[in-house]
Amino acid sequence: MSTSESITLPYSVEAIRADFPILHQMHHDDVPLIYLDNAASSQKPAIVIEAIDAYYRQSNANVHRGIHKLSDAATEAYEGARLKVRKFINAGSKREIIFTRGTTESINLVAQTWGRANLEPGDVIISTVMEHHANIVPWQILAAEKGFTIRYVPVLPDGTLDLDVLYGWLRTEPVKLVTVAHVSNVLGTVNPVEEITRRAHEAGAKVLVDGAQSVPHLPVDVQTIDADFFAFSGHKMVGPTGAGVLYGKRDILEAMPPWMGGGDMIARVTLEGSTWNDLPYKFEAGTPAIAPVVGLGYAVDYLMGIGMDKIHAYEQAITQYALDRLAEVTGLTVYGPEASQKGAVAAFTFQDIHPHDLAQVLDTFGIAIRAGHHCAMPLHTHLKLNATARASFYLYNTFAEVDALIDALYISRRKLTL
Ligand code: C6P
Repeated sequence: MSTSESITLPYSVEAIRADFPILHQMHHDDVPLIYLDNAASSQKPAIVIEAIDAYYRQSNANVHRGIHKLSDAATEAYEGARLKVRKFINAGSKREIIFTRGTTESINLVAQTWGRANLEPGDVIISTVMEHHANIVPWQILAAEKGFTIRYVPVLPDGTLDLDVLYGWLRTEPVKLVTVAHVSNVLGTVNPVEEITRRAHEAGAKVLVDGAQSVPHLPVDVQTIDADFFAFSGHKMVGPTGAGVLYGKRDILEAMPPWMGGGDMIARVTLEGSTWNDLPYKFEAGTPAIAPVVGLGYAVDYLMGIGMDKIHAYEQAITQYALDRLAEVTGLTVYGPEASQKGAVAAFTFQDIHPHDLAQVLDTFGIAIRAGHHCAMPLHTHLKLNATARASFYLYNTFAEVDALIDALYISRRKLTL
């Protein structure tokens, strides 16, 4: 079996690891941490941790409000992050970058504003069986109220979407919206969102892409993809929790009513009614998550400093290696497409060992994975499974950590099947 020594890697992973303080601690008293739960949340480099610390020590104040030096500094840091995010995903304007708490809030915002204003009985929206609950439940809540229909694109045995069904519905149904994950958080499937968007637009439908599992891992250019909305979370891309992004095309955002009302999102308030602030502030009611957004800006700096193309190439190499090694383990089944079509995720079952038991035993070896339905219950129902174990990789994981996972799987089997 090949190891990292026989593969040319795009960067020195040891240099990357040096940037992440948490990776150098012992997980239990005597075993080092092997963090393979990156699809749930990523670790943070010192530059992000220190930026948040420095913000609170030197610049903390409310944004867009005070006429004093500290408020100016806080506003500059907050708006600076917006410029960085704009560049990172190549949005046309900083006005198209709305800060939210994360992907979940971004999708709910679209449902509650664009969806509430545009979806009626008789309309159809298309989601998929592989979606995270964040891209199913907000639409179900709205559909119960507004009476439109949700259709779910099935998943084929190879873990890809049945695109013929999707494109068929676009031809035959009154589809107003296609809302789809860029990368599945369980199967790792990379969906062809550019092609899906082109076809949806030809049919007159809008497109929302859930980029929670793509933006942290691959170069994303929202203008090339051309989706109308694109949602992602900072905490999965080496940024802090509490800050995420909704990208939306400017003309669509302009036409949308606000969602939450309060400070900063208004132009003028009278007792009779109110008018709205310009984009993006119309959608950022109340004091935002200033420090997390500042941290997100530094996370973007960090990822761009390495290069998303290099991160993607590294992850493809480690995912291929992990899939090859997992394939050696008898009784283990990995779900989803092959590595070339897959994000850095391996969800699997191992004989009839319960994934929770497996995750608990792996934890004693310092290995953190996730077990359960990963907030994708309909997908697990489709797979006829209650749960899977999931190892997910990021820019700092090593090939030796994959080897340690494989060794620990063999030992776990001995412990759990006695
Ligand atoms: N998936 C996982 O372990 P939030 O929680 O808002 O940051 O992200 C929600 C979300 C939306 N879409 C996809 C594809 C996701 O993977 C996630 C988060 C984590 O798989 C936590 S459940």
